[in-house]
Amino acid sequence: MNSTSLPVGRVLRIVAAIAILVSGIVHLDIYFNQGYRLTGLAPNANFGRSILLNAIGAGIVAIALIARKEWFVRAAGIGYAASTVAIFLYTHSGGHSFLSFRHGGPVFDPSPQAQLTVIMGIIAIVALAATFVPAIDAADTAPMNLPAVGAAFAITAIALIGLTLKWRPDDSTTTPAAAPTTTVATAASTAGTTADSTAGSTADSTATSAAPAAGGTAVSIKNFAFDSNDVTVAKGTTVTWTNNDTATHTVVAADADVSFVSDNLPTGATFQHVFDKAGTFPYICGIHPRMKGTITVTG
Ligand SMILES: [Cu+2]
Repeated sequence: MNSTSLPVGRVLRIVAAIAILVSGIVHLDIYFNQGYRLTGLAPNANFGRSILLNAIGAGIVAIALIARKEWFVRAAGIGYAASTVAIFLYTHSGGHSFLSFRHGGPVFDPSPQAQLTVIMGIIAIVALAATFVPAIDAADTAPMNLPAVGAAFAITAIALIGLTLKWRPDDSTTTPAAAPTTTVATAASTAGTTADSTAGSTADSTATSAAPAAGGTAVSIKNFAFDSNDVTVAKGTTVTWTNNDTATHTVVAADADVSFVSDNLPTGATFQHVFDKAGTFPYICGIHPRMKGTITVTG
């Protein structure tokens, strides 16, 4: 095998390495840009860390795959990709939880991150599985090309560090929308809370009491927050969440038996739940678990 033609096995390993690296970069993006970084978010802090660890692991596995052809390196690549795909499929199928995280939505809607990660994972699995074909495996005998490995390592490191800096923590990035007036006034009962739509603060608890309980209570989702995040209602009240944000959100009960779960709520969508039992019902956004709220139902 001369140095001008790459063995098929090596090409497959490089393809798998790139796919795994893309998956890792997606995880970095999720960690920094989708709200999973914040650690004050028990019980979801470990979930955020697992995403960061996944990104770091992706870089290590990708480099190993380019540099080495041992069976256990390729097996590790398959293991990484398979576990990543499995976790995505699991957390995106409603009702399942992983490290107390629950997505609650369909697999591919509306998360391009999930879609890209699953596709890249499958590419990596197929490519690495093919390297175990005996003929391909036997032909992959070219000696390790140190400059190439060094270049791959440098490019990977620069990409990961650069993207980390680009996506460095910036919790104030939810710039108030210039004209957040796409409010879907579903009923007169929302009039009390929509009046505060120009307020940048999310801690406007007075808006809650201003809302007349004419058959229901409204919670607006805006700027990656539930604007009335602690609401007290009487038993039998219907609470209506309206997504007035540019991003898609969900409403997922954080109690043990997940007493209510919305579908993905794109801009303008609403979700309703009737609270017919007294108690305290914490909930989160399943996509951005740092978004929290509580409904307290009085007897
Ligand atoms: Cu959200």
